[in-house]
Amino acid sequence: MQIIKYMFKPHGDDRGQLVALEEIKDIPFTIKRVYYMYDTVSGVIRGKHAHKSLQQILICIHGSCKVRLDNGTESKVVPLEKPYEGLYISNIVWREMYDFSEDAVLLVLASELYDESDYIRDYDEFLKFIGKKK
Ligand code: T46
Repeated sequence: MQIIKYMFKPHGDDRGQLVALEEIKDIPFTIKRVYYMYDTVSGVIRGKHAHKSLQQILICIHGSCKVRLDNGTESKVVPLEKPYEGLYISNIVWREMYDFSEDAVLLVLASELYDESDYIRDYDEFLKFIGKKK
């Protein structure tokens, strides 16, 4: 499974750093939604689902966390530790976010508006969905 990580270019000067992201240019889709999570309770695993269509970029803009990606054949763990790196997650990939540091803020740029019917929240159903797709 190919892991696609974007390294964004910070505009640094003697005042600090600034990262600017533009849809299509820096992000490979039109950004329809932005959300973020923080105050994540120690030991929890978030996610545990796949999306039928949604594409996303995850950026841990403060602190750190890990993301497990699973395409039904292979699973890989990607640490997110820098505010200038973004993990691309395509549709039909099972994702789990865990090992959040106490100060973690995970920002997500999404290609679609929120739609519960796009979620596959059961792992067996996810495997079946892939089977149907093949
Ligand atoms: C994903 C991972 C990386 C909304 O009302 N609107 C939204 O845009 C989102 C994302 C969530 N919600 C509501 C639905 C739930 O009642 O917020 C609550 C928490 O959502 P969820 O349990 O889906 O959160 P995570 O962290 O498990 O998953 C989220 C995204 O939902 C998902 O698309 O890929 O982050």
